[in-house]
Amino acid sequence: MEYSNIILKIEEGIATITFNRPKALNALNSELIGEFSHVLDEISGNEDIRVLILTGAGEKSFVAGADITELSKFNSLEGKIFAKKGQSVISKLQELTIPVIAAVNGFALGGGSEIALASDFIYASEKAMFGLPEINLGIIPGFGGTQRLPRLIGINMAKEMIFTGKMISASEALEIGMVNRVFAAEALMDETLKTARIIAQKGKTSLRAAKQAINNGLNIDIFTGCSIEVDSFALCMSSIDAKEGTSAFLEKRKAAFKGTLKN
Ligand code: CO8
Repeated sequence: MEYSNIILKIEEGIATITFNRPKALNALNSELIGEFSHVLDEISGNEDIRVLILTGAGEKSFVAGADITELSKFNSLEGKIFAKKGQSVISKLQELTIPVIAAVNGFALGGGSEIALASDFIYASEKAMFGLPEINLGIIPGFGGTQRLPRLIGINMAKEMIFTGKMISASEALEIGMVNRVFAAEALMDETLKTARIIAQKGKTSLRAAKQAINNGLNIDIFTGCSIEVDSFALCMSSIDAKEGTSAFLEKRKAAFKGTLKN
């Protein structure tokens, strides 16, 4: 499908989605959210894709949040439909079984920060700015920010960001553990691709099992979490990846994982 607000590139098993409304700093209008949802379906249906990268078009912004021009005209029913659509696309993103890296190249505000938070981890350019400024608009984060941010950076830090609506720089985001690494702007995509390539060479079954064990274990007690890990471990043992990985070690060669879920 042709997209008007998104660019999809697939190379070497790595898909890159670029949010592409640079005149509005890649703000999320209904059309972009619909396209994002569609492209995520396209990606989850493509067995050959092993890693997804998300980034923004232009030099200034990742995603500057929901489109305020559109938001300002919603009545409460339209607001509900928009929020539901947004939440469902964010859930779709979080539930992707392949690893997702957000390469945040500029403003990641409101819904933009929330997309990054629903990814598996965040790399940022030195120019990146993060914030949940919804409070300044008289609303609150609606795409999961009140839930994911405290889990990532701690309750009090999250409350400070959400109550003040203040932006923080990439280096502050690094300090509080919101982003994994910060790079010079011109190095961000190369560095993100380097990590994506490393991950893309791993076994698809084990990546999927690791992601699911981590995500499913986060909101339950550690004993139940560890039993999820045991089941996931058992599942991996019967996979073609485990056979290849262990044989490669014993034969003193590099494992060549096939990128398939088949046993
Ligand atoms: N929506 C629509 N247009 C935007 C947005 C946005 N979120 N952000 C920037 N733009 C537009 C500007 O209006 C401007 O357009 P124009 O050139 O036509 O005037 C253009 O992008 C460039 O922006 P600025 O001139 O403002 O650029 P600056 O460098 O001066 O400032 C900022 C950049 C700081 C990013 C500033 O644009 C800004 O504060 N933007 C708004 C950020 C924001 O508040 N985002 C949160 C939105 S709310 C949200 O995301 C809620 C998500 C959950 C919704 C739940 C469902 C209801």
